[in-house]
Amino acid sequence: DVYTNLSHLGVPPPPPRNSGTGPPATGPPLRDCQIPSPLLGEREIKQRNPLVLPGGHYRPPDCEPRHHTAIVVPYRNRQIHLRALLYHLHPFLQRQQIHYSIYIVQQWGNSTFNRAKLLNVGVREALRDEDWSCIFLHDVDLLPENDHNTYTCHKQFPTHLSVAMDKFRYRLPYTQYFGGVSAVTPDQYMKMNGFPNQYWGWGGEDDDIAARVRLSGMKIMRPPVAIGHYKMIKHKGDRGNEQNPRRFDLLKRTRLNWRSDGLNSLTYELLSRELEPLYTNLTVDIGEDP
Ligand code: UD2
Ligand code: MN
Repeated sequence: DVYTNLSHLGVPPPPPRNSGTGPPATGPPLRDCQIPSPLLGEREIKQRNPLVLPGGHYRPPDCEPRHHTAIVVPYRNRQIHLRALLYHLHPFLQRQQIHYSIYIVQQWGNSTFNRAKLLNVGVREALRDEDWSCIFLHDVDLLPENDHNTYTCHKQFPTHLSVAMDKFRYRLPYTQYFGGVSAVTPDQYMKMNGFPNQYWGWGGEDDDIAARVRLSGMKIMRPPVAIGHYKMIKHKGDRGNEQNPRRFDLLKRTRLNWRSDGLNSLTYELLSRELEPLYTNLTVDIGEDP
């Protein structure tokens, strides 16, 4: 404790904590705030969102929702980011009067991370629960900054939402960029045969997904730059998600592979499905890089 009593050395006691601005101190002094703050836990986020049901499910209580959106998050070992996402996304989606659920698709084990395959698993499992009209594919570390960035789908084409991120100085890094946050309807997802299963490690899978959109005769829709604002929580690369050195070779073959690798070739073992207070947790064995 910094404020040890040093009066025997002639050091005056510290001023009361709430001196300075604000009303004068009354009553006994406040105790120190706890470290880490107990207000940052998932229980507290639940208390702030009393209408969220187990599994991270919500339906507006006073009107018939027009949108039914599943949020799918590929995930492993990013607890701080997950908490920030839940803290942010639940009230955000409720302000938009959306009927939604949040799915955290957790890769089991230590094999190399595979974001796109986890997304395939998430889409398939989410559609077992409900007839979602829209599925969001959402990095765990991205926080939407504009309430008018609605988490709904375009009728015809897949949408890329995270068009302006702080990490790219709020500009699209390149035209075909599809990383971060995107959205598809089940029909659009089926049409592009889902996402590739063969990208192990960091990179390339987002460009493959963008190529599938084009190859299956669709195009990418985007919100205006002023709307598609996101903050990415700063982080380093994760162990187990090193840059994929094969990504350039794989990308050359998307045109040949997209019909045979994807939703129709997906295999995995679902190890558990838990209805947590703020999300549905899917733990999945997706195998490893052959
Ligand atoms: C970029 C893209 C991302 C993806 C990736 C390449 C942005 C904002 N995002 O992210 O969509 O295309 O490049 O693969 O440009 N994850 C875990 N645990 C891990 C590793 C990854 O949960 O150990 C998840 C998590 O949801 C994370 C996502 O995978 O947000 C992407 O990984 P990243 O954040 O490390 O990669 P980043 O920021 O370069
Ligand atoms: Mn990231």
